[in-house]
Amino acid sequence: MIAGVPELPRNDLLAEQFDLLADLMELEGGDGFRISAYRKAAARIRETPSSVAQLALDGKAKQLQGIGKTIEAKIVEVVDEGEIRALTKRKAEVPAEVATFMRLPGLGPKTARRIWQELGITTAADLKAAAEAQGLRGHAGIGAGTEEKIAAALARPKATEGPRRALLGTTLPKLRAVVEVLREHPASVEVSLAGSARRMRETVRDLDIIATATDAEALVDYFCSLRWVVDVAARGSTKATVVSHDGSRFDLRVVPPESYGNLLQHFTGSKHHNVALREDAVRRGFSVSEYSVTEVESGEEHSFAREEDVYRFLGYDWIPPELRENGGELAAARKGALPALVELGDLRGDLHTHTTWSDGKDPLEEMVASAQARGYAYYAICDHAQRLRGDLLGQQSEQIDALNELITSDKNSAPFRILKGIEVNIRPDGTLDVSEEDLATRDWVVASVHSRFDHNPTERVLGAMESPYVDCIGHVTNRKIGKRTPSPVDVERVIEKALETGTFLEINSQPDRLDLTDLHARAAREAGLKLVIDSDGHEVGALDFVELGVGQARRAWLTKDDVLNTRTWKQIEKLRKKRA
Ligand code: DGT
Ligand code: CA
Ligand code: CA
Ligand code: ZN
Repeated sequence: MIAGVPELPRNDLLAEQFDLLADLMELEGGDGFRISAYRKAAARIRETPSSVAQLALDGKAKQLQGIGKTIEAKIVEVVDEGEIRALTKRKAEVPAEVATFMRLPGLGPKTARRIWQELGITTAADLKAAAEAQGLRGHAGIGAGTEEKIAAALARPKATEGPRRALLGTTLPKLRAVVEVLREHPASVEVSLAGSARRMRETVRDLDIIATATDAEALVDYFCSLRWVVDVAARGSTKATVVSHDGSRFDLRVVPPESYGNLLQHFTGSKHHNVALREDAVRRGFSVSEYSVTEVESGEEHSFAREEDVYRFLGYDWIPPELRENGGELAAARKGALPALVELGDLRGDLHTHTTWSDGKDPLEEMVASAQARGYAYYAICDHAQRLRGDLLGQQSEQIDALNELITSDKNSAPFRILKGIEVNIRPDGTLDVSEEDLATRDWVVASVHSRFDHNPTERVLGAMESPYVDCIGHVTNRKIGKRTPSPVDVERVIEKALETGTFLEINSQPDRLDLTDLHARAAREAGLKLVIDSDGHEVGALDFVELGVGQARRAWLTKDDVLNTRTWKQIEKLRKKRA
């Protein structure tokens, strides 16, 4: 802790209290409006870069969107008493772990409450034991199927267990900001991200930065004294670990410039990649350390200022960080057979986005302007079908036609087309919630499961692909990283059917979705299926998320050719399935 700064609760801890309060209220069947207000406040607190506790003490937390007087007062309670009073009270009534039950497949708040009240089960461990002993079926409204799912879910190592991993999408901007300020410091020479964030892993445990400097100590000092640092966890003359308000940990190492290449390679990982690289090197008479490569026979030691040269010296092409997971990249790099991975700049359009016509936050014109500013040539508006009933679909079409006309008549505007898309629901019975007649008026149709995720997910998706109007399946497994386990979709069958019917699958770029996963996307590529990388953006800023989708695609070895929307809209129209 920095001297003179009073110890205030960190933002992540504050946010957790509001989330837990919301969960416990939901279990008790409380007021939905307040529950959702607490969840929104938690999200806002997590996203805020400065100390929200400090803002609340200054009476300024109210200025944050989603935080009013009542919530500000609750934040002050945490500062004064360590916990929101309402939370303390509810924890005395409801065992806190019961709140985790309602996240299990097939369970909601009502069943979670019944499990606790009717069966007296209060911990996940007891629930797991009961499910495995088939002691749940026939109680609390639980059938054998749900019981099996509970047992399976609790047996899987959970995303939410173990040390907390943050989403890449929320972390990367902060990490880049830190790299940027370090670059501006006069003592710094080279600064790079390393570790899992450089490899674009979907979640990261801590954030690694590697630098060279004319004065290492000065740079480490500066790093530890940055405004957002709340805790210096460890510190030496060439390295430090600090914690920020939101609980992120940052590791900085300042390394000698002559071994910058070796160290960057080492600290980018992954561990499995490095282990395989070292084993391979040993077989060829080299020994690889963090700092250098030694020729074992002569004892000659080589350090490299550039990472490319480390790989080249060992007989490999330079390997993009996203591939460094020991998934065949070393063999490919030795043969000169690495794929030319897709790049962000290859995307020509976004094929899954929302506006205020459904649950988006920004109006259509603003979303479109932002898409044009990105240099896209086409852009599909895919608002949720259930929000476009009655005349609304037609009204939206008219707005799109008018705006398209305006854009086309503007001589200063590059060629650009707004596509009339739609996101339809795949109902629990496998049917779509929009008539074929309406679908036929749309340029691009995304079909997704938005309810009863574990109810026949494979059959529902396969069925939707049979429709001549469905171009793409949205977020196939419906996972929410850290919150909702993926539905048991047979992705292999889905890929097969996609090829057979001419339907595409997306890599949804939302930070907590990234669905398909890298492994699924790689399987799709190997089967010869083209994937769409889209943002599913609900606001202007969210269009940037495609960078995460591209990262996921690169981790899946996808080239430009493997990604559908690197093509022109004309080419896409030729490639996609023929409508009836
Ligand atoms: P994370 O932090 O869990 O998201 O994943 P990484 O890959 O960033 O892991 P981290 O921060 O522990 O270490 C960064 C890199 O440094 C890692 O990818 C490989 C290298 N590294 C760190 N510790 C070790 C180690 O004990 N053995 C080996 N072989 N490599 C290590
Ligand atoms: Ca790390
Ligand atoms: Ca680390
Ligand atoms: Zn969507």
